[in-house]
Amino acid sequence: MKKILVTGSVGQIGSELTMLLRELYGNDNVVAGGNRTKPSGQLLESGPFEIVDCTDATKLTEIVKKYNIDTIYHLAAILSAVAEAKPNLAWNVNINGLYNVLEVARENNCAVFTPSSIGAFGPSTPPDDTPQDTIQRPNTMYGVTKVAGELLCDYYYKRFNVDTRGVRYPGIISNETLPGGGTTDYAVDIYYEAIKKKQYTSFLKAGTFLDMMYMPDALKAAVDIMEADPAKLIHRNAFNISTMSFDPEMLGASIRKHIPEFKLNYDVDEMRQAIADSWPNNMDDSAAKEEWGWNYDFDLAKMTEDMLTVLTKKLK
Ligand code: VAH
Repeated sequence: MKKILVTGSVGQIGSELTMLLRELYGNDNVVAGGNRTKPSGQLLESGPFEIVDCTDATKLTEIVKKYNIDTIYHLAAILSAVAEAKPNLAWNVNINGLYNVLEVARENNCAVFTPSSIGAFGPSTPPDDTPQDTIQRPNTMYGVTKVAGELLCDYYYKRFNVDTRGVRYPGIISNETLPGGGTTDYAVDIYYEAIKKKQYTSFLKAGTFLDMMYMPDALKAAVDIMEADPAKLIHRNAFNISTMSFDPEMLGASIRKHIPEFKLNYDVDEMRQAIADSWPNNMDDSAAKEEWGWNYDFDLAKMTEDMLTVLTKKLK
């Protein structure tokens, strides 16, 4: 049975991924690693938790050896908007943290899942049906760390035979943990505000199309790629995966099917608008489909129905 460490386990993806991995592989086989904040509730009670700061290689090694870890899901990262405000912190966490994880994996024969992002592309990348192999010249610190991370993970596979795999996530939307510091987070906040105030003021302007994905599909991708037959993988770091592309207007219209009086306003945040404008509209994910059978369940309508159902109960 796998012995898994999840770094960033208190974050938006990590918190739900940890619970799914425990369901699949057994609670005691999945160690939740968080850099500072101790989780509450089921994340803490359902299995082992350790304070893990990925920039501390000694501590990381200690945890991997203590639990005899053979697979690391490395989710700890600084997201795009915070990375732009604090580039040095982003470099340290996103690159030095990843380097430590890869070194520990090399020394202890661990497989490593590291997510990349649509943020790994830039203004010169073809924006529509963005190819798996294309120009990657992002102009954000987040994007620089994501491209460097992809190259570093591929290097560790080719040079040291570390089993590294990853996906380029779109903006992730979830109804559990609020995201922190992302450019796509408007697509999460809008549901909460729609229920509470029947209106939302978007920091991205109408017509800003971005690849987006509902959390259940994001989690499925993280599990499926690590279970895939390595002999069939031509690519590794990292696969384009896509489910839907929308702009604030499309999202608002989807919400209005359930809350007819919902009103969408705009107050554009120049920094996050510039970040979003540098990212593609949608990715071509044929390589993921061909090499490890990627598929998804949620389109915009199905996601909106589920988000509003779950959050209406939660916010009561
Ligand atoms: C962010 N949600 O906005 C993250 C993600 C594709 C975007 O990486 O930074």
